[in-house]
Amino acid sequence: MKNPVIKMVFLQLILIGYGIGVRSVDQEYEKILDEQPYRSAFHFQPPKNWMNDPNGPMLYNGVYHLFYQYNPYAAIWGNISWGHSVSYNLVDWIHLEPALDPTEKYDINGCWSGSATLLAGESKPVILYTGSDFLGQQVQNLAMPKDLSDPLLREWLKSSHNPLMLPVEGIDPDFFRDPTTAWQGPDGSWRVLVGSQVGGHGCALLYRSRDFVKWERASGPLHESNKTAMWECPDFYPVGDDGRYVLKASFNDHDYYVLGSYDAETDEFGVVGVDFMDDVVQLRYDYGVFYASKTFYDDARKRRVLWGWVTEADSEADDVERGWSGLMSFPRSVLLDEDQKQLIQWPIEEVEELRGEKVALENKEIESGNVLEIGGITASQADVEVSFRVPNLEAVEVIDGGLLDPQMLCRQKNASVEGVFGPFGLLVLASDDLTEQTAVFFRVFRQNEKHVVLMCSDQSRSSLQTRVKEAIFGSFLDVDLDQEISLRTLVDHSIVESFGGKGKSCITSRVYPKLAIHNNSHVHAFNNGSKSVMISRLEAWSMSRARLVQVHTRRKPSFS
Ligand code: DQQ
Repeated sequence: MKNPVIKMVFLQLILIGYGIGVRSVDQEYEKILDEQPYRSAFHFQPPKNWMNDPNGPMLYNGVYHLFYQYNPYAAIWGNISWGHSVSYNLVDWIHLEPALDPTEKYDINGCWSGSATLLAGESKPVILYTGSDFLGQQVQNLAMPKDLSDPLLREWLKSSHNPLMLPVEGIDPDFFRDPTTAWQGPDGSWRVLVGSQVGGHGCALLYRSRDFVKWERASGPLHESNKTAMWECPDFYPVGDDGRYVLKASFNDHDYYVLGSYDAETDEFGVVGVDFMDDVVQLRYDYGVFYASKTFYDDARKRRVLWGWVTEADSEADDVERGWSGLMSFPRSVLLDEDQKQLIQWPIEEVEELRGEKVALENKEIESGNVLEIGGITASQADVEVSFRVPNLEAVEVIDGGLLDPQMLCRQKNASVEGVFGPFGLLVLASDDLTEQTAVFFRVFRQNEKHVVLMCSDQSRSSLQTRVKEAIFGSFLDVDLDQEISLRTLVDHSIVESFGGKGKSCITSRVYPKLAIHNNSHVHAFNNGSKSVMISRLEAWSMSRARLVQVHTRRKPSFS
């Protein structure tokens, strides 16, 4: 069934067959999108209110589940519950009522982040989450579905054994949270990591259990760093075919990862390459707005899928006025790069189901100072893929030989500062006269006899009126200049999610244009370098809106 409308109708019929009340909120949503130019059309967000971290993503019995930190009552952080939505394709969503609310002594101050694990040969999903308890201490709790025969697993029961893990023996009760998905060692025991800070060092504490109820802390953490404080939302998983593991930790407002080896017998993890904060240039999932992410293994498609929280970049007062805050990155598949030194991320292929009208061009030169409008698509809701060729690099700019911070470099040389090769790239969410624009671009330099490609996202002119928290983001891009420099950008009203070098560097930004909204938005290719560059290929699509259904059983539907 390829057609999304038929799929959604089919799904609604199944739900009705199960006696579950449903209602399509598509038309209401259409109206909301018209009235609210910053709501996303194909990036996940709840119908209203505050959302932060993705929690417990999983695939169970053919249904994808996404839980998330959610305030059911307001557009600011608080009353933290687990929002719950389900999907059959990770694109169209059925919004359910919250799966976990703060109701017990051990979570009365909030049901904070956690993960899902499939037990008993993948047939029994469970959730481990952090409770902020009646004393405000962080403890780890367990929840199970009330009825495994409910296709949507709408109701969850908290274990009578809660809390399972307490902040004892030197653990600070303020720094003990966000359990990972558990995995089973060769001895049959389960292992889980909990984010913490011990002795001032960020770390991932390791716990083991035979029955998932009694957990024992290992003598040392799986990994720690004396260069960071608290690690939030750790994630740990195998990647590639050669026994590599990814360890991700969230701190300093970003999601950093290291690659390493892991011995499942001894639970020893060793970083291969650069450790957390050991270099100016760090491995991050995303060099823009992207935090507290979580992955899950999608067994149906044999891939690892990553979700990240993309927060707002304007003020809390703006959030309150809009009645919502926060959305998710588009789900990305995560692979190990050929050189095994970094990850590659790419929007999951289901995004292509949303592609509509297409425009394409090939072998087009963009001369110095030129912009080229990519007409014929809905520029505020688009998927654009472009590859550039940079001919004859003899005149390339040379930069200082020391270690450079890419974000600083992007700040010094923003989209309007002329270089030699670059800035060239895309101007998205651009107004008619280009006074509003978000530029995602590259610059090529030579440093120490090697070519270096810088990728930047410049939001400094994204709105005539709204100031965004960080105006410029940047990253180095590890690409071979004999090949093309590629950029893919998903544009969705107030989110610009970009993938450079086929997913080697990702930059996500939030922007709030005043003029460049709906049909008044444009997308251009541009070149502000003194030398011409070639677009070897560009393809751009209008994107349809994801389909939404609201299930209402226990509470009133949210669109009321
Ligand atoms: N958000 C949750 C915490 C987590 C933080 C609370 C990360 O569990 O550490 O909403 O954004």
